[in-house]
Amino acid sequence: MLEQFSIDVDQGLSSEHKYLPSKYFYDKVGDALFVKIMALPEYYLTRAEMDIFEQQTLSMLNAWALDKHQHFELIELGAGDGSKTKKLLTTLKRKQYNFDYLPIDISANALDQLEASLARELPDIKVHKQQGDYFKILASLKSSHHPKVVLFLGSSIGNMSDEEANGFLIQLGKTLNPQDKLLLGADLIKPESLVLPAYNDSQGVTRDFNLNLLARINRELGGDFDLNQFKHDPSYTQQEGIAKSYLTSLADQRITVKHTGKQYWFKAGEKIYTEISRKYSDEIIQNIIEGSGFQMIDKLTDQNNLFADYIFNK
Ligand code: AVI
Repeated sequence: MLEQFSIDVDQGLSSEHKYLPSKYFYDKVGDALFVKIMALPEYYLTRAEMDIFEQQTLSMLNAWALDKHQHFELIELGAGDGSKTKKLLTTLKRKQYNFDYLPIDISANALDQLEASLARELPDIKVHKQQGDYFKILASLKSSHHPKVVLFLGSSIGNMSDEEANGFLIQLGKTLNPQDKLLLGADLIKPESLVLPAYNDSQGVTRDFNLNLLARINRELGGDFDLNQFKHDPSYTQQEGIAKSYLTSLADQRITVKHTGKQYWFKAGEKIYTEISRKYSDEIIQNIIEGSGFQMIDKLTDQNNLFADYIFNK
């Protein structure tokens, strides 16, 4: 784990256009900052998708057209705290559907907390948490005869380039059987005046989240980044529909990372690319599902048309 982190950091900081993979945001500090981000006034994504789960779980059930008597598996990739999914679980229980809930996450800690909160709030639901790599777990579930509904919420797909998202959906498609369903949360393209503040909030939480990447390199790999010498620097244009986060060096400086055994030079103004947050249109969604075998069957949007949950049939 530490080895891979070290290899990825070295590769990113040695590259002509420096970058760091955004998956390394999520250590304990980063997880806690992301929870704060989701509650920020500027970060509309979580509230918008919650609105869909508060208002439209019956439409989801309609689109899935599940047989009430047939047992199915509700699988969630990257379940987090499950706050939106709990709305769906409540509706499924009220309508007397027959299902198990399988949250998959790389964080054992997040899964333990989710399991405990479900045991308190929805004790009748059968929960089988699965810790590890999404595709390994999905592959191990493929032989089950039960129909599956997979949730991938929060526009997490947007943290991949379109090419990576397409590869992800093709791989996901391979682990599912015909008639299985996918619900994919996607933030929609909208003006800069709404998107940019979501990635540059007035309290500086997103800044701290971004800078935590450097703090993490300091903590885990013996780096000597001075966080005051880097600036959180997000960008977005509606035309491209992609928010990008950077850390910009405020000075000419040399950074040493003990674990990689190397030094990295920065010029004043030089950027490290840390995150892509893709925003979507129906057309871009059609592009990224190409070759995956998924057919779009429905699209649910929140009341303000900020966010969509796309529903697909395999
Ligand atoms: C998890 N992901 C969808 C978030 C996003 O909006 O791209 C991560 C995030 N980065 C900065 N703020 C939130």
